[in-house]
Amino acid sequence: YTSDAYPNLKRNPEFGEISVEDVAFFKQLLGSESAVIDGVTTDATDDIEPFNGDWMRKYRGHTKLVLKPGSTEEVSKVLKYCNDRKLAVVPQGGNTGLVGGSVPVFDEIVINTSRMNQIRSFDPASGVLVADAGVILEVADQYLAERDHMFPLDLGAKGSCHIGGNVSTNAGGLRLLRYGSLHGTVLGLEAVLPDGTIVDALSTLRKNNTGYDLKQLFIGSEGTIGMVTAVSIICPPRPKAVNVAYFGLESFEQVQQAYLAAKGQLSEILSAFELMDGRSQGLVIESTGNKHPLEGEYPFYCLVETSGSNSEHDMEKLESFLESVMSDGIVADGVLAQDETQFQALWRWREGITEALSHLGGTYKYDVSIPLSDLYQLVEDCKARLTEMGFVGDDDSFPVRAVVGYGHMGDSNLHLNVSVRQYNKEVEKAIEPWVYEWIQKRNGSISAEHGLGVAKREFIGYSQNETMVNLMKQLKAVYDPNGIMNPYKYI
Ligand code: FAD
Ligand code: 2HG
Ligand code: ZN
Repeated sequence: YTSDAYPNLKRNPEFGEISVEDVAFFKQLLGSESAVIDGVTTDATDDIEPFNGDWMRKYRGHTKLVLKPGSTEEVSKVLKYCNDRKLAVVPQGGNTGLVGGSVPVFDEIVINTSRMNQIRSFDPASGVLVADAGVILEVADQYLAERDHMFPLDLGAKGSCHIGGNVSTNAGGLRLLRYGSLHGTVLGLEAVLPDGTIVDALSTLRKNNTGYDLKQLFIGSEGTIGMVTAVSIICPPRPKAVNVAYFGLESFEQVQQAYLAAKGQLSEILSAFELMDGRSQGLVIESTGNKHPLEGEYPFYCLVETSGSNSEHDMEKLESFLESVMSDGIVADGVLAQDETQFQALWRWREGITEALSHLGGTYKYDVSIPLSDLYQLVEDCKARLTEMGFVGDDDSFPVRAVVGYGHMGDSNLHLNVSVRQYNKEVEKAIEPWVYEWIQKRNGSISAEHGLGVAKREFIGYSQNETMVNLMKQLKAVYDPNGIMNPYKYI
């Protein structure tokens, strides 16, 4: 953890401090065995640590109390009590967020959704799933697989993240290009406001134009206006055939040409087009020791997935796409997965980058939207800057191990990752706010899909103007007048 992660933050003295009486109330309400992890009346420090620290081991809070309500009614009672006592809270799902939003900054109470993990209903005719916020994404997808459907979102953290956390961050993931954003697929939700009001907007209707679409405000608001307790989401039929190709290219110009060719030739069956630069794949090799699927080394790699109803037909299309881009000199070399094991193995080269990097030290992460033609220039410019400043070199004495770029090419979403041997304030200062200025100049977004959390709390102005930020503050005041919901974060 970076010990000085929050140099400009001070605990808000208007918030109450957790007392022995508060803990007694929560224990009586939720049951002390499974629902409360308490460091106030007992020494529970060991159990509490995983809830205080984030996935990247970068941000660490100091809560003494973790609550695990088991129902919407319990969430309502917990929040009402906290609001009356002005006790600040942090909603937490699988704690896989990458911007430090899911952990406390000081002593905020963690309200974790892991005990709210029931599927409520599924309608095979409409494909609408209704489930508690704490259902793990992979569990929801498995449930749907048994019913020939799939969750319209997939991402590397699927084994731990909760669908409530996904909705609260408006996660994008690996197939947004095909299945769209959660702003479109989430049909309704249930949430609890800080004063305990249960907002029942759990519609299962595809169309509903009756005034403001208030559920949208919860999607991507990162736990700052209320706690999402259930989600209704439209799920597509599971494709009968899924194929994948992985290939190497010599330039970013060619990556763009390959993307255009994929859209043109694979059109309705294209379900993912992902980008990985050579250095990111080198770090995966370094971290996992796995053998790379291609013989030669290339500065860029892409993964293309198709999803359709006829495997032979789709494979034929994918093969002829690969043949055409290779004969046009766009793609240098490529492989197609021949079975499920190879399919999974090829995906690991893309999905596994974040985890592989996490084993090598710290990572500064920039999740940005930039017009496609400029997408990779950010990586080049960042690397040049850090090299000039003396942070990058060819031995272990330099703090930066690598500057890498990868991401969701089909969504113009780049993940610039600066891998460091350990977190280093000097390196951070060399990148920020330079990186945000770079993005602002190109009218990009400083957060494409991970949110702002605490990591980008000071930088919202690079992507939103003053009017928008003021409107957000006014809305926050309506929903959460005491400011107890996830304080010290971006709003
Ligand atoms: P948490 O981390 O627990 O919380 C995230 C935020 O939501 C916090 O601000 C928290 O306060 C709030 N929150 C959580 N639950 C609730 C709730 N019920 N009500 C209100 N607020 C709540 N993101 C992408 O967009 N695309 C990716 O491809 C992607 N890949 C990832 C791969 C890995 C290996 C990892 C570690 C992360 C990845 N992420 C990705 C980040 C992503 O945001 C999370 O994985 C996921 O969406 C967060 O879900 P969670 O349950 O872990 O939420
Ligand atoms: C991904 O696309 C995730 O793999 C994580 O959004 C990106 O770690 C990152 O920067
Ligand atoms: Zn991503």
